[in-house]
Amino acid sequence: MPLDLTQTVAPAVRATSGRPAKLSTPYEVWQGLSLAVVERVAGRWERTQQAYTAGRMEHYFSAEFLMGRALLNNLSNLGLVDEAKGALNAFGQDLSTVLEQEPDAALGNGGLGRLAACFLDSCATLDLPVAGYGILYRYGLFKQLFDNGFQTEHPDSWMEEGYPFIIRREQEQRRVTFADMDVRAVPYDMPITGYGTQNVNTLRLWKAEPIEEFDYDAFNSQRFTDAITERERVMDISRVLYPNDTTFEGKVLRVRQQYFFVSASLQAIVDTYVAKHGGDLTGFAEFNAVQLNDTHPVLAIPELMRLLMDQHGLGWEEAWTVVSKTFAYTNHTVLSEALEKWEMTIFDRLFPRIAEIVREIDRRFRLDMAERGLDQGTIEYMAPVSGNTVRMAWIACYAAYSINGVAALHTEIIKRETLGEWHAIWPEKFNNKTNGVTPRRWLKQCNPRLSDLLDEVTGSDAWVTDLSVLSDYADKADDRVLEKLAEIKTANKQDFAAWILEREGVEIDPEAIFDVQIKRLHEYKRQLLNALYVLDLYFRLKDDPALEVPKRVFIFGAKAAPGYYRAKGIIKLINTIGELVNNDEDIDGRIKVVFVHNYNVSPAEHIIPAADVSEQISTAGKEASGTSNMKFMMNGALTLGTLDGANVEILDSVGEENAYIFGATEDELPALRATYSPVHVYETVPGLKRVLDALTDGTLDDNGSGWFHDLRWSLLNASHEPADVYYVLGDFAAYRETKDQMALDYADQKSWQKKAWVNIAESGRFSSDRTIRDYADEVWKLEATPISLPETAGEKAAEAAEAAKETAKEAVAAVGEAVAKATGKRAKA
Ligand code: 26Q
Repeated sequence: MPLDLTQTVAPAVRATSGRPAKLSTPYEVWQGLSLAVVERVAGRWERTQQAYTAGRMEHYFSAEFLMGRALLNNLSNLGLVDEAKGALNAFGQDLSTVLEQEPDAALGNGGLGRLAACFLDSCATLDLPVAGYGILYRYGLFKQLFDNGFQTEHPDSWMEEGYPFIIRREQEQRRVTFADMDVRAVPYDMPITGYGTQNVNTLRLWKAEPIEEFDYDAFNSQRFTDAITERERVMDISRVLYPNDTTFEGKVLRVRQQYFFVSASLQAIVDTYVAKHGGDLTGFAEFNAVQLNDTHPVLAIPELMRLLMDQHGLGWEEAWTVVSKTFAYTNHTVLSEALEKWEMTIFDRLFPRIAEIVREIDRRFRLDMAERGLDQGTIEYMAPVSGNTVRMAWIACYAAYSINGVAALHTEIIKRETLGEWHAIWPEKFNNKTNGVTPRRWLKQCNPRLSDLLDEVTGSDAWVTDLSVLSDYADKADDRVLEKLAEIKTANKQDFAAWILEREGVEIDPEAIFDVQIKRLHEYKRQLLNALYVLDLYFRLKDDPALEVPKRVFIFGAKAAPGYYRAKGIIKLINTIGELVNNDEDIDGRIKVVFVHNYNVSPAEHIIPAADVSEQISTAGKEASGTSNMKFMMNGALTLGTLDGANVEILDSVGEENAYIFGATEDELPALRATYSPVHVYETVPGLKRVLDALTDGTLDDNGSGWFHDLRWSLLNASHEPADVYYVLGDFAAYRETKDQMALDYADQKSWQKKAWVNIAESGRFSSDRTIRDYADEVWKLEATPISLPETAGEKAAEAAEAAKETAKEAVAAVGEAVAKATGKRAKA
């Protein structure tokens, strides 16, 4: 039997801090408690991995995993929250203080990386034999600070002081070969617990290290600095996460990262296959499948060809047969500037054998297409290689047995446009898998008050693993429940107001409407539209101080890619509007603007439960899915959105009367654009001229950066591109009208809470459990593999006897020793 946390935590804390637990810092307690949690799952983790390798497995390849914090997630999944509280209280420490010590593991940019993290949670909860593979970035997504309202970027050295949730697996290392260097790939494994299950899955993150501990020859000669430089060059590979999430940049280091992690992962997977099934690899795809999270891991396709042919003796045809049954590809974007295209010369220089295989894939593709009777123009357009350019999405579409989009509308768009040529040839490969989010982190853990209400209303906590049960209660909320719901939201808003005051130094009124837009900063997401609305509302209030408007707080959270100047200009604009509005005595706190700096997973956990309004206002057709829209819905915020991404399906679930939808639709936009004149809109739509002129007439100060001028120009006059490509001005009137109405509707709290309740109750479709079940059934063909428990009385007795052999004292000493060893080992890593 695993030991109780009350026995294991104190020694683990002491081993971490070298002091009695009650004198240890909250950070040291976080480390100790985390180690004790890992100790607690060690046995079942091992058993789970044994069970999985015996059967068919899915491998989820992703350059990003935006995991956030791990401790509360694990405690909650394992049902240990109260036990941990008690254990800490025994030596005078407080669990919530300790939880706030944990750094976010921000090994991702945004939606795609967070989706991967939600998927891991669902796979473990559903007992599915799935492992994640990625990169152990030493620096996660940059830390964002504001300097005079401008974004500045700072390194995020998230594991410099040790991170208890990853275990270095020295003996599992692999060698990755580049033309100019050999690299040691060392896996660091993270246990992924599920909710209420024994299974513990694995996220394997690879770190790049020099092959030799040190080149002593070089060290002892004048080449000392060369030796150091060479080591650093190797370690560069896993040093930093690239912070751009929408524009592709052909940086050599980025493609090195990609090859590094897919090569190491595939080698490990192939070795496991050989160990279990022998050296004939023709059956590989019966036991293994790989999901490619966008094109970032697409080099896995030629790499598996290489391993099968060069190391395991398969011919091209045999290898291709295996490969084309192994890979499935998920597309996350329709933005052409985001599609990965690499120079063939880079491939030649880094990995000539892979380059050769890619050329052969291209040659055979062209023959194959010609045989199918495609014209030369289409073949040239679709070919994996064109001139010096390799197109990763095209390789994926050719090799993969499944191609999916991430929301119904998005899938239709990729079938029709982005990947239309492939759909014409292989319609059967295409399928939709609407994204989802885990209700464990995004409801149970972040909103305990609402969780308790759901337990009470439904009579159990079954909703935690089957969110669809909530829909039975959609029309069953009586006045008492609706009042309770309002109280919960108010309490959450009070907590949030305190958090904001402490974090941003801004005072906000919990009675106000909390209107939230949190996501990466991009023009297509139209934070600018929101900002223009706030500025217009400000002017309306200045014009008519008696204007009756409900109190509002506009909350933003967003990072801009460091080189994306226009996005940075929008951040500066929002901060400048905040300065103006928050400090104007005429406004007197009736509207406030708060920009939450360094938006990340854990800030989201504070923000979302307190939100009334969920801003999902992208230009129709541009946001593949969106996932914060789902988190907000689960927490009872109402969507203010366009018919884009998963908003379409949210609307379908809750009904028109329970969402606020506005703006041009994806199918209307082409015709609208044909005659669109932003200048005409600027001159005729009420309020627009005033706000746009305020950008440049001295009302708002961009400190001489010229960025506000550029923003206005991008909307009205841009000439090298169509002005206002994202239709900000075109949708302004509709947005203003809908948002005004929404604020008025808020006054009728009963009706508002009813809408909020329907949103919560109908959110089951957006649980990542549903998404993962669909992947498992339709794409992965994967069976749940729950690990067996010691169930019979005899087995239980044997285990109890085993445990009883050790006295509590001995057991505690053993744990302390193990923990001390582990701490030492990690410190070295
Ligand atoms: C590519 C090449 C070089 C450097 C960086 C990149 C890169 C990195 C990250 C390109 C794209 C991303 C991330 C994209 C992303 O997060 N897309 C979002 O995926 C979500 C999950 O499916 C969707 O909900 C969002 O709509 C989509 O924007």
